[in-house]
Amino acid sequence: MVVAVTAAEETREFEEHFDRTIAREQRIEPRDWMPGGYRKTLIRQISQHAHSEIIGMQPEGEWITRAPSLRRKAILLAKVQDEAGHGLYLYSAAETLGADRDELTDMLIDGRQKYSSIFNYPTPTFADVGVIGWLVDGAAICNQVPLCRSSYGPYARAMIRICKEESFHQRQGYELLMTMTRGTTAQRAMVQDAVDRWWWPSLMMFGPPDDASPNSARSMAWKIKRHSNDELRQRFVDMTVPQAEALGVRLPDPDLRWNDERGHHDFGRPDWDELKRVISGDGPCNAERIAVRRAAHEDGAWVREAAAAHAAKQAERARGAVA
Ligand code: FAQ
Repeated sequence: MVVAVTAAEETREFEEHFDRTIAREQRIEPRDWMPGGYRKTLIRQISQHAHSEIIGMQPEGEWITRAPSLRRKAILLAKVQDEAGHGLYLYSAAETLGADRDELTDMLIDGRQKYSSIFNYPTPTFADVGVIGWLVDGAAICNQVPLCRSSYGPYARAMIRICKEESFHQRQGYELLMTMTRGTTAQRAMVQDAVDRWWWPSLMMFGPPDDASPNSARSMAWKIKRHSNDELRQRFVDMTVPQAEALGVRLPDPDLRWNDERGHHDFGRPDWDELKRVISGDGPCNAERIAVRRAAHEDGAWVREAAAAHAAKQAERARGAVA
């Protein structure tokens, strides 16, 4: 006897299989069935993450030609190249979900998709390069190590390599700051000034507070995100305070102190209105960052056209060889 399975029953079976896979801490892979919302959330988060890496090349990239020694120039060049690589792994992960890379780039440059708020702040001194390595890569590591256990396979695997490189980036920033803080009074002042400017924006990288984070609950239930924004922010503060002490710099927060009862540091409230302004396009460097990205995309059009023409020619030749 043939039993007819309705479309609704089939979808329910797929859903149950998906839920079981998530509950067992197994990975969802590109060809597996997944709910539309899961796919959409992943494309949103992964593409924003990719855009952040690519836009994130700009603040430090400005210092490549002005780095104070050949050694610092080589280190910085390698770091910025790594960031380009991270962007590419992440765009590839988004493509496994059916996203189109050209369309994602268009959405970035015409403002329909976001990138991290942190890259909309200027880098007026070389100490900013060290502080970005220490604080921005430090925050990125706190946020991204748990993403190595994200439920979507291609994202989790991309994050493993990215995190290894981010750890190296963080150490180079810390090493640069150790050198500067052991230098002249002017160099120490330059480091303190950079810390004063980057501390609060670094805390904002983790996103809005949990009670104002519309995506967190769903993303955590799907195990895309493994911890809430506030949990990760707290982890970052606890990790960074002893590092600041070792460097001899002051973190610009009068409310920052150890709380014995909680076993964590208490800290002040970031300016959430500033985060909203920067996310919505009104930060100190938003217009400049997008203009530079748009110009690079337009200047690179001939390379993309040449690569596509070459690939078409190769495919044609291969077809001729088979025929
Ligand atoms: N900036 O509901 P939630 C790096 C948006 S890479 C801009 O909490 P969610 C490496 C959010 O998208 C840094 N937008 O959202 C490097 C959402 O908008 P939507 C990037 C932000 O997704 C180092 C809305 O606000 N890292 O640093 C920000 O659950 C040095 C509501 O927020 C990643 O992308 C923000 N700070 O949590 C490179 C990591 N915060 O999309 C160069 C992966 C929130 O609904 C140099 N992403 N928004 O319109 C994540 O972990 C999450 O997406 C969060 C946000 C935690 C960023």
